[in-house]
Parts: sequence; C-alpha cells; structure tokens
Amino acid sequence: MAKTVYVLNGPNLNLLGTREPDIYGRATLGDVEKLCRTAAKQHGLAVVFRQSNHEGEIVDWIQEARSKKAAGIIINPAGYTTTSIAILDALLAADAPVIEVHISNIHARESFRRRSYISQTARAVVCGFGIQGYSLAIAGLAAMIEAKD
Ligand code: CA2
Repeated sequence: MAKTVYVLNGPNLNLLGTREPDIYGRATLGDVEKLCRTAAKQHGLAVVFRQSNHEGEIVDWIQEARSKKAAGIIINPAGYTTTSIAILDALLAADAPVIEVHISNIHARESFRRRSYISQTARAVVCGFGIQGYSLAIAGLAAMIEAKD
C-alpha cells in the first residue's frame, strides 16, 4: 500500500488566488491540491490534503497523521507560523519528518514573518518558490522516506 503524506494548510490559505496576487500568485488552493497529488503520484505516495482556519483543528490533524502512521507532514502554517506553540508541540510529537512550506519568501518581507516556531522541528524549509514549493517539498520528502527504507 502507498505511504501517505499529510499536506496541511493554515489560516486564510483558502483565499489563495482571490487577493494579493503580487505576493501569492493567482493559483487557488484547489490548484495547490492538484499539484500535490500529481507530485505525490510521481513518487508513489498518497496525499491527505487539508486547510483550516482553526489552530486546534490543525493540531488534531497532526495527531491524526501520527496515529495513522503517515510517512511525512508538509505544513504551511501561514499566520500560525510565528505564534503557535500548540502546533509546534504537536509536530514535536510527530514521528514522521516535517517540511515547512511558505509560498512567499518570508525573509524578504516584514521581519516578524521570519520568527518561525515551526522551523525548529522541520527537517527542511521551502519558501519563495510560489506554489511550486509544495511539489519541491514532496520531492524532498519522498527522498527522505526512500533513504529511510
Ligand atoms: O508565504 C506563505 O505561504 C505564508 O505562510 C502565507 C501566510 C503568511 O502569514 C506567512 O507569513 C507566509 C498568509 C496566508 C494568507 O494567504 C492569503 C492568500 C491570498 C489572499 C489573502 C491571504
């Protein structure tokens, strides 16, 4: 059976493609999901793809990934990147590798966006590649999973 990776998206990412195209591009979250499914298929992985505006729901999904023995977690924590100890704690308890993704280059924006709580538990961080960052994250995660097998 194919190994599963969770792709989790934080608050306001449901608005992708509707506002701020200069920063986030014109693709929608539906387009991101398609991109992830295509990339995952190329690596023989299955995808659980979700978005929530609620911190606790994201914590629940990280715990679900652990209980279902997911092979990895890709997370764009969005606005929770710089605030959420709860998401950090849930990820610290996850057994699988975590990849942090940001669509924009958070280092080229306001300084508060750089202070990620999530990065300390991430095996890798991808930012500034637009939505292609998600497929890069899947390719990198697939290599980590293969290296472990
Ligand atoms: O670049 C990223 O992916 C971010 O995680 C996006 C977050 C932001 O708080 C982070 O600093 C960087 C914001 C997500 C909101 O996305 C929107 C997209 C379109 C329109 C409005 C919001």
